[in-house]
Amino acid sequence: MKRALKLAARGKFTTSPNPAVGCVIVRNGMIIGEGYHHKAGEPHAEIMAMRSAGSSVAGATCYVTLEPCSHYGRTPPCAKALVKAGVKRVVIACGDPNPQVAGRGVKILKDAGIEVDVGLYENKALKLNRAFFKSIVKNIPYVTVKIGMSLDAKIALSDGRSKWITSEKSRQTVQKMRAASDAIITGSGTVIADNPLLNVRYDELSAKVFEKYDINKEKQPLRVVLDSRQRINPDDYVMFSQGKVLLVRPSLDSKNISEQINEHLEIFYAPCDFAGRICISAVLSELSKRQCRKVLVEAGPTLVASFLQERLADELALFVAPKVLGVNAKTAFACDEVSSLDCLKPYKILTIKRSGKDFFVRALLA
Ligand code: AOF
Ligand code: ZN
Repeated sequence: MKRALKLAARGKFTTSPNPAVGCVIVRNGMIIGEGYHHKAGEPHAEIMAMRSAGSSVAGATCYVTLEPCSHYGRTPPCAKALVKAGVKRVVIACGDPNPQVAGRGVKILKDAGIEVDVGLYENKALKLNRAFFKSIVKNIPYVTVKIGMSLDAKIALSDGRSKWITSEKSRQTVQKMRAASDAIITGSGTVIADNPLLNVRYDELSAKVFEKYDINKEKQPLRVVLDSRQRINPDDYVMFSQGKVLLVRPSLDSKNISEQINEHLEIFYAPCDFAGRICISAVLSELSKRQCRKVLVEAGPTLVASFLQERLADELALFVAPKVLGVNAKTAFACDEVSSLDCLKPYKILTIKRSGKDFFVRALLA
């Protein structure tokens, strides 16, 4: 199963909206076939492993990191393929919460008399597909809010200068995070202040990333700009001259409508709250409909605050440079002061690592 998990991870930059899945087939203690899911629309891990076996897998044991599917999606059901191939035992790391599967894969196997065990390295398997598991159940993408900031949680000087607070290593990791995302959300303030491209610069990824994972250099996340006050004229900003941008503007009649303006630009009209701010959850639902599972937020203090206060950020990714910018510098979090320390819900620290001269903290919504 450890080998299957390692194989699965190879696909983590390319399988979305599908999960990353790996499979190893064993007979008499020998690996006779192995494979992983490369890309949605292509064969699932079990099929890749059976194909690699070359000969019959009848009587063998199959280790797979996710419950074999039971449905006809872009590809036919793996559970039925395993039954047909005559495998004797299937060991599964974790169940597939996809409502189209959700236990039916295990049932097909058991009904055919196959021995099934679920739960081997379950936590590792859940971790690998954290975004898939959340989004397939809730129909809302997994949201990571990324911030590059100083020790005193500042992202720029008061005059707007912000290049570069964090180290090169941290900025390289951000490229990797973008490559793993289906969409990047930002606000009009960031677009106006920085005129960013917000794309993946694959040449900045380390050689190690290319060795370890499948990378599709053609893939660029959808860039989503929230423009509540309609301040953005696309002609003025470089991001609208390449790739695809979804510009989100207030909808006058609360209907979700979208309009394709040109090959680079689509406008999505979303409902707003009483203060005229675009309703973030409506945007996330729309992105979910567009098969986005992993969303990265790279935004200024106000939009970041909205994600945190509405508890729509599943994860915080903080790159912290050991620098102090001072009280008048621009804060990373324009959150309202909490009314009491007792009712505060802390985030749960997942990892803390060095990142060049900075440190990198990942924290989860508790
Ligand atoms: C598996 N093995 O390797 C993967 C599975 O549209 P399809 O046919 O690709 O089906 C996608 C769904 O299948 C996906 O949402 C998830 O529930 C499951 N993924 N299942 O047996 C695999 N990638
Ligand atoms: Zn399948």
